Amino acid sequence: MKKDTLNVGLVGYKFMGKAHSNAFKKVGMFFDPSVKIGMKAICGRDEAWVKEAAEKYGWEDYETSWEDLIKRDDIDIIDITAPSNFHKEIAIAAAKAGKHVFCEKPLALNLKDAREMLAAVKEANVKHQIGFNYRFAPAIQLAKKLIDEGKLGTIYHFRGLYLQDFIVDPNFPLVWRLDKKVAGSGSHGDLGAHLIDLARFLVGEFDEVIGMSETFIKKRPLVEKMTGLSAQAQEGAQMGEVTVDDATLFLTRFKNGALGSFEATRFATGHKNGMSFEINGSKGSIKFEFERMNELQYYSAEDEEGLHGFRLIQATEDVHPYADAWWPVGHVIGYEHTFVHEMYEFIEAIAKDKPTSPDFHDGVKCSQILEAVEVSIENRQWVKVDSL
Ligand code: SOE
Repeated sequence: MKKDTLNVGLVGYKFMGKAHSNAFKKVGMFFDPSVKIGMKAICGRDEAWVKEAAEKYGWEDYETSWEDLIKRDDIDIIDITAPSNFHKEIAIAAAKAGKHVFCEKPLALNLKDAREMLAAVKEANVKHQIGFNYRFAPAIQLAKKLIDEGKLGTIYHFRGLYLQDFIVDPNFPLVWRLDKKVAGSGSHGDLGAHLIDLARFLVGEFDEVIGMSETFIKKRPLVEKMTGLSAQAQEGAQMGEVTVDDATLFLTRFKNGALGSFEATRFATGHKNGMSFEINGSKGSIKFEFERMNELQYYSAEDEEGLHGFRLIQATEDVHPYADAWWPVGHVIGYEHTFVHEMYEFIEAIAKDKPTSPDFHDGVKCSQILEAVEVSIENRQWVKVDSL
């Protein structure tokens, strides 16, 4: 039966929980989805915090157990923004209960779990999407259009960087993102996953990979309190072991013959959220920097002689994907808008029974590449992505 409202249950209320809550609020205000969105309930373990989040972010209700959230028959969609070690159990249970599932990246702690999640959503025949939000920046959509139209010609290179510095201080505590059991991996799965997804989206499938990684600070003080990405440790706190990579670099050969290089690090002092990439083809190049996310640089080798150079396109014109839903041309948008766009697409896919993208299959492909890089690091050799 076609519903006129899709009700959401959100698991997690911190950084991503807030970004997703904001997205559900804004979709109906700036876009015209085919159905209404009901912000039914938000879920978190700490009752005082989740209650406060429910009130502040505009949820009708809250739950302190995700099992109870999933049991509710007034909920159609389960959106998972909890730490990565919870993704698998929640997603599989949600799918079994017939809920559509949205899950933050990386899909799971490892490839095996990611595959189980994909099998569960397929078996239950529910819609599924993964939170590769950067795909939804208008400038990246424009990059995709230029490539699909052949404006770059044959693609030769993808050069991606994801640079952050929030854990450079050795006294920054041992937060969940630095614990392999909770996060799966460090900069690799958290930051590298975004680059991998963008490279697959824009260039194509990976054939083989080889990588290197390092954990520069091996022990850190145990965490006292964490909010978003910031955290504090108490003076003289006990030390614990960092079990993930601080930085992972790798090379790839794409199936279409292009070459790729990737660097994901939390030790790039001075860089806060420096995600950037460049793609070079036989007829042109593009460059993107997230901290200037409204802009795309484009070079065309076919420009008139004497006028060659990178042009700076501001992707805020009505012709640019999603831009017409917001403000007049030149009135730039930001990080949170990428989440609004991804949620709009997810809601429309459910309402109109269309395919979702990126879906759990993309999550599995990304996990396969992440894991192939890890195997290559362990064995110090090239690894075929399809061999895993
Ligand atoms: C933290 O490193 C983080 O918030 C990632 O988890 C996000 O996916 C990325 O978009 C920004 O950095």
